[in-house]
Amino acid sequence: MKTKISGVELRRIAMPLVAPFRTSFGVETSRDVLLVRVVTSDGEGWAECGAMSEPRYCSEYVDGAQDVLRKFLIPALPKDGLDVQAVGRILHPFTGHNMAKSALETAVLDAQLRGVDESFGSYLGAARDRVPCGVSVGIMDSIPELLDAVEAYIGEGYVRIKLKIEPGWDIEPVRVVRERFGDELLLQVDANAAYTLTDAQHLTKLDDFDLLLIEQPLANDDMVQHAQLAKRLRTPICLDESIESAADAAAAISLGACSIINIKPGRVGGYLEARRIHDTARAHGIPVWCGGMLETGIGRAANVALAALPGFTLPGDTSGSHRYFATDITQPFVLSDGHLDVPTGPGLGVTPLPDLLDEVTTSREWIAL
Ligand code: OSB
Ligand code: MG
Repeated sequence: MKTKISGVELRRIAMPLVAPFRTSFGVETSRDVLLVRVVTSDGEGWAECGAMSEPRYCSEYVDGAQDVLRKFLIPALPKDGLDVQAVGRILHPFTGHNMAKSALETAVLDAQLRGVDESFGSYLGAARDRVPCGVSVGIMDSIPELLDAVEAYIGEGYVRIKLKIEPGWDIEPVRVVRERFGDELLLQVDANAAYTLTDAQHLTKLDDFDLLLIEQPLANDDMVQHAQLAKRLRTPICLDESIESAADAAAAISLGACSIINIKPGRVGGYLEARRIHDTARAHGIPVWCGGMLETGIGRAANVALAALPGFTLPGDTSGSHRYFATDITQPFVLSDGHLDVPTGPGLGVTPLPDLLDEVTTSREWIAL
């Protein structure tokens, strides 16, 4: 199937977070989001770029993503039409910039699916109509604040809690959350690469708390070190930052660097590559779950569809809209019994609500093909 693209709008929006989100790499108080809208012969397609304001989580950042889209990625698309399957191949000669590439491919996919009246979930191979939701809890100023936050999320129905950790905020917060909320609570931690292999002894203390996993304890390119750490911990290692492709996933699995994978479509260059990672992991019996980049409803819709694939056997960071924003730009995703429904409408199944979108828009740029 061929979709003819006439042009692409790059739109920036400012989305204040309901509360500051602190990780080992920094504090976020507002999301500066790049939205991509392709205008095609099949109609429009939307997508959200996961890149954050600063290159801390990974090397991409939102101004850079917009620049590479404007200068290289969008101009590389053919004027006479293309199938979404071709986008990855056309963008491949440009190294890196997975989040920018993902946004462009996803917008094309959305347009194409809307044109044939098929949903993301159906196209990707969703095996269920709703997904269980976890929540990622930032580093707090104090233990009482953390306990209040976790209690509130559990009260909202979240079925799994992920605590952000860093040296100085690790064993104690995990201990108190486990003590207060009991052994039944599904609990995991995310270090965002804040440790080194010399911390292995310290990290073994987490083994007492029956965690589902520890996410990305070591640096992004420490694949071998993760394999060594895995031999010393009972807590399963899950990789996030280290996995940028299906090839990375295959390498990590065969090396024993992880036994679980966090799949973020932006980080790996799109939903098609995300599905390939899912397939690879599933063939090896490795559980996967869907991560997040504090997305608006646009990115969230596609993530929830992906999270419905059969190999996504652990709850994802697919939280409800109100965990992030007082007002989302789409109809909000609202938890019901700890789950989010997989959208069933054509494409993403959601679109930005024009008035809400205009209110938060900070810039618009049109790039004709
Ligand atoms: O490491 O998973 C991460 C948010 C921004 C950047 C990196 C990460 C996160 C989260 C929150 O943990 C995920 C979400 O709720 O969207
Ligand atoms: Mg992570």
